[in-house]
Amino acid sequence: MANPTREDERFMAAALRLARHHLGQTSTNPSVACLIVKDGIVVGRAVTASSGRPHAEAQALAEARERARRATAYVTLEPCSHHGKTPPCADALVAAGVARVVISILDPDERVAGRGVVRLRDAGITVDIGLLPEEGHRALEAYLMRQVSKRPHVTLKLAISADGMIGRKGAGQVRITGPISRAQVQILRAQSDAILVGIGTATADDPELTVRLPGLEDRSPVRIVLDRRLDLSPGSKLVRSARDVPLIVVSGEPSGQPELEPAGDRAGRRAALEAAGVEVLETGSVADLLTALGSRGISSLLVEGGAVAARAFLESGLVDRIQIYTGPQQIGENGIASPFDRKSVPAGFTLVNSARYGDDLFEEYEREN
Ligand code: AOF
Ligand code: ZN
Repeated sequence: MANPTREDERFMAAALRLARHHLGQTSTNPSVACLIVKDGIVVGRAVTASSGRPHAEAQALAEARERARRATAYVTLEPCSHHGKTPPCADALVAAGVARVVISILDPDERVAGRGVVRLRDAGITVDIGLLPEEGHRALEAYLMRQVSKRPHVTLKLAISADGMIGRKGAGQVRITGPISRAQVQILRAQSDAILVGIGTATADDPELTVRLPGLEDRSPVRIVLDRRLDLSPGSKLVRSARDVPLIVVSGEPSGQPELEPAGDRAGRRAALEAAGVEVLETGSVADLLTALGSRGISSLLVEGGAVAARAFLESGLVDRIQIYTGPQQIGENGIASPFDRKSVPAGFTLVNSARYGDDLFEEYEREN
């Protein structure tokens, strides 16, 4: 957008902040925010409702009522033009008599894809497109990834000790990072549609992989375990909580090589998991798994470990973001080595963010291109 005013930038930045706050809470819809501004004053402000509807614009207009006439609407995503479960937001903006709509990002949803803009312009509304596009893209990155690439956006998170370890053999869960980092990871979980670990981590740590932040307990993402041979114990916390928070076990095709299959009856293990409410998904590669998740409306996936799962995702070339939390202590003997640490981040990733969380160092990398 050419020559935006300071006021335009300020209101769009506020809308983007609001949209980011609700990431993970509007699935499968994107978290979109809308500010209605009249004579420099915000008269309506809303974000996509939990579980996706009503959309942001409809709620912001309801708040603004007649003050929306001749106002400017700032929206982080192009207003929709399709008749879905709710009427089109573009029509609502026209009916309310807004004079101008400022959009950060166009909507690639094939039902919209520019038609929202055409609808507004046909009604004589001034439409400015592309304000704060990088921030807009970041706030919508998971949604855009699923719309455009038909797969979730993938974040790989690693908590690494000062000597490059992610745990200690046979020790179960080992504290590597401090309370601030752990709270950050809880927020990251709440913002993700799904969270994945490998069977090694699921067995060693017996994690629950739920969100335990006050007020966000019901924001737990779908939990996924990579478990080619269906080794996950029916007594694990993951399986025991499968009726409350969905659990998918990804088993891959049976290898066909008896020596690689553990003793016992695979069909029986599968039946036991399914009887506990677990979904068993047979899929081959990481790419196939991501396509399957995308088609279920999962837009963001957090890969939390361990080393085997992290390597499988890195090798697939489908990791979009890496977050490294480096703690101060040494694990030493019997350490489980991380696939890489902050000094050896794989090529093709750029540092975009870093912070100190207590004694920990946080670094975030984004895939280039
Ligand atoms: C908006 N404002 O706040 C959001 C939008 O299933 P439906 O009918 O709710 O439509 C989902 C689509 O609506 C989604 O793919 C995206 O194109 C758009 N999301 N649009 O005008 C909003 N969340
Ligand atoms: Zn809409």
